[in-house]
Amino acid sequence: MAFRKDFLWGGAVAAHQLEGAWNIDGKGPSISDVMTAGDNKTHSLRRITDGVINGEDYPNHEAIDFYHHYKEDIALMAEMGFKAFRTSIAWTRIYPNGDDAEPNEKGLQFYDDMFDTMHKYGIEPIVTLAHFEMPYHLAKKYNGFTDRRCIDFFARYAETVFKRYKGKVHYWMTFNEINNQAANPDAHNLIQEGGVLLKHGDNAEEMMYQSSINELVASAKAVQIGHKIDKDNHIGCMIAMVPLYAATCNPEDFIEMTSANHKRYWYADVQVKGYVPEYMEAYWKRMHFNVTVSEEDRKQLSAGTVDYIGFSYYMSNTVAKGDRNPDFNFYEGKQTVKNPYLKVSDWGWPIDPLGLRYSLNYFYDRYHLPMMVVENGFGAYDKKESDGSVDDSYRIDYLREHIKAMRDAVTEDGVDLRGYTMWSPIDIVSASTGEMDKRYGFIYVNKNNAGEGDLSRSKKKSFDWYKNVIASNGENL
Ligand code: P53
Repeated sequence: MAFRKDFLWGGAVAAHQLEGAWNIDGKGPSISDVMTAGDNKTHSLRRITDGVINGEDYPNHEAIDFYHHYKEDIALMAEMGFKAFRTSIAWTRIYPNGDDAEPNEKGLQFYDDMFDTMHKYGIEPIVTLAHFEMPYHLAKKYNGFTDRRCIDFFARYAETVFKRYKGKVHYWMTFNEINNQAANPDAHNLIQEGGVLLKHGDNAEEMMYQSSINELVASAKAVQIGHKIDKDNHIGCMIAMVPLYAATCNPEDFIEMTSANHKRYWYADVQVKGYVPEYMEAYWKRMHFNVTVSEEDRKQLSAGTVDYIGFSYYMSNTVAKGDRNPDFNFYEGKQTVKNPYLKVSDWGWPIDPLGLRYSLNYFYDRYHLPMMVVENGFGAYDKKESDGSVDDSYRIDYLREHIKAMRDAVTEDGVDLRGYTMWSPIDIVSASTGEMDKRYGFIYVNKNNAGEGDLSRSKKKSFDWYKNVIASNGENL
């Protein structure tokens, strides 16, 4: 058998994308609560509003109301045979403002009940502490992680939940896709990752590096706290893995590729090896970026290294030597080129199953740690037929090819892979566009971009397919 007997098959979501109930039972507004809906078809992007404004469309406010449906939804996941379910804790359910003196008991109770429901079915929770869910108050008052005080707010939040869910949760990740911001340090990525609100004239890239360092220190502190509270806690990093290929065998493209990968993956080097890599210090110096990393910070980083690599994988990208940055200051948002060997999704995301095998090798060669693929999936426009069925064969094809690539990485390359939680078992709000119509689920949710629909759940064709994959431990694809 290719996959381990105890392989963690399942699915992944994030609180803000499905829970809804944005202001219920004491929850405070998070950064995702001030983000409007975008639309792929009209190329309209999500906007960040100055607080919650009447009349604006905020898709995360209701999302799919998992807050009131989690029992039936988890029962459906159990029906597929899930061994694991990855979700996040909404920081603002626990500390509504982020800097509150006391946690919100109703928020803590909600996750107690949710984790109990999972355990009832033998489903292992895998929990992200921060998945684009920083308290909006911390963004407004402190400008998020540009301010060091947020390190301790995060550490205190982490301590509260590590203590509360001791024995119920054994797998954790600190910051979701902590490196996504480096691909494109724009307003959207800066607020999502670190609660940073850009003002006119700000040097976005320099601010991103400072807030990233503070997030990395916060992550390292949380790792230490989590290990102290329960030595059985497995705490991982969570990296957005988008392998960057060289467009040609021109050595200049290879240097560009190296520079591009440094920029995107230095976070993993810090979280696994415990220090800021030399290439990053050299880059900051060359760019005259003022990034403060104190001696105490460096001690924290080296004491708080992670136990496993969690990563998302959707696509690869391809880079070519550009003329914008003569000193190899690669800028991913502008310098990626089309890969002629790959097709793309309706959202322009290149489809590249072999890139997953490549990624597993990249991480294992570099770090030699256990790994989990904690996100992988296919966002598509699904069509619901009049009899209620959804034929999402394209989704099955996507997942099948990626699971095959994982299998080859295990059997032919010998990587240590512990689990696979596909994104997302049930349709939810898209993080990048705020759409409901960018669907990933095995379970269809009756709600569209306009917010119409009764939120009822139904099974797509892929539901039974995945059930069979799990039952056969990845043999029947
Ligand atoms: P959506 C960019 C590139 C790769 C993964 O994305 C990304 C992003 C940022 O959106 O995000 C992850 O919903 C993220 C999830 C997100 C999922 O990928 O934009 O961890 O929150 O929903 C899919 O299609």
